[in-house]
Amino acid sequence: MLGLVIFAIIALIAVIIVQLSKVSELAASIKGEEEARIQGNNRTAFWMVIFMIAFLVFCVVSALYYKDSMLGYGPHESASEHGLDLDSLFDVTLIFTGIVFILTQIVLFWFSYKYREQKGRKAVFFPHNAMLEYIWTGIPAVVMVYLVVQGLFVWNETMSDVEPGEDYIEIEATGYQFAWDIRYPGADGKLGTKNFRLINPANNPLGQDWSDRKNIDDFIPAEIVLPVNKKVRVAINSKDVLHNFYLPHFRVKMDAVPGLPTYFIFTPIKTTEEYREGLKDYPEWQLPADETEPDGPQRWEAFDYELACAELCGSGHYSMRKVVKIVSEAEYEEWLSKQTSYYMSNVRNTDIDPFKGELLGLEIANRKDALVSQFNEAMGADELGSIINLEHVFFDTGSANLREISKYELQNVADLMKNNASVQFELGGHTDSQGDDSANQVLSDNRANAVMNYLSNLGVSSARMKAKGYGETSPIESNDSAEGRQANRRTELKITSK
Ligand SMILES: [Cu+2]
Repeated sequence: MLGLVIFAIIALIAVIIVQLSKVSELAASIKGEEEARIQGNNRTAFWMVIFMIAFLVFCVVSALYYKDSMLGYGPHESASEHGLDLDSLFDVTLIFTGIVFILTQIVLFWFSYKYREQKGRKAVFFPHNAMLEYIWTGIPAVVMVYLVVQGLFVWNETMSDVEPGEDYIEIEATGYQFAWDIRYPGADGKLGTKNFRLINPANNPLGQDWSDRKNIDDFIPAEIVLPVNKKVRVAINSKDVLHNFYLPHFRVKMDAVPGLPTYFIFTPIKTTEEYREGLKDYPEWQLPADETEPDGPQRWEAFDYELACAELCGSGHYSMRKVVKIVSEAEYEEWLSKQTSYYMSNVRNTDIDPFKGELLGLEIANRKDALVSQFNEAMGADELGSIINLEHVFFDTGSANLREISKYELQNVADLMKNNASVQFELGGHTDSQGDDSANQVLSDNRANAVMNYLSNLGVSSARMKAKGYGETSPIESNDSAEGRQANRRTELKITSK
């Protein structure tokens, strides 16, 4: 029954369509078929011209309206050196294609108006016009050659690598689902080597080879900080899928390809602060950054450069944002001095540390600075008796044999004493509470004497020094834990006369 009703409805609709077409046929034959067609053509031609005008006005007005939101215009002038060249290349291309676009639209619509069907007019056919062909082949050829040559110049400039001996900062960006890890080379200015087989999310996210000393000072900060007017080379990697290292404000964009390192070189020319100042004058940037806080900072004040991923690399793609800060040279140096290397905070003296038990150059220098400042403090104190714990003096277990590693600390002590020839001091030996009391007393005596002899061999007069064993009598920590006992086994330096 339902099927029958549907069939009837379809049949009825078909009948209606046929009847309607008959009506318009009838109307045409009443008016005269030709007359009706020409009237229709006139109407269409007229509205096409109106459409053309409205369309071109819309194009120009919307371009002007959104100009300041587009990269390259208004406040968004490039913040990098090569970006200015790229932007002007885009401008030149836009001018040429813009002219062609507007002219062809005008000609297209104007011709459809001018050459619409009219009574008594016949079409002219011509098979060939050499002049026309010269024009429409020649002009595009010249323009294309100009654009391509100009483009090649800018491309070669933008993609050129650093020259040997050039001054630049090298950093490394590694993309993964879904973040970027940025690695800085640290004080030595060199990134350590990596091997993907060493990657371990727990203690080696980038697969750094810890036996390469260049890795020791490499650090992985949460944000990118760079000094203004200094060339930066970014080595770009990916750990899993394709990502894209995109710094829109600097016109930097490069694929991050697993297994195929890429790079990009750019020179920031505007600090974050300068870019904000540029935004300040535009009304759309003078709104509150957070709508729920109308009195909070305005949009221009809250602006930050950003690193994004410009590859649709997965569902968390949007979260690959990282803040980029461009600062003055002095601010950059200050920021650098606050960074701690990944190795020092996560690997140093753990089981995977190839330099476990060995003092690194950096540590030797740091320890020397610390010792000198402790010594100066003790010398500056009103009363005598300040104690300096010689933290890097070690003995073989249960013996008074100085370990090799102690030489740095003792050399520092000897240097200090030679520079302060009037100072007299006591070397105190201390043990933990393990084992026999009197044996500990003997051990601490022997250890204090061993240190004194070592210093004497380095040229410090024995007359200035006294060695004293304290055994286990003055612990500085509880002897119940291994760490506490380790702290209690120590050698102390006490200034007894300035
Ligand atoms: Cu990505």
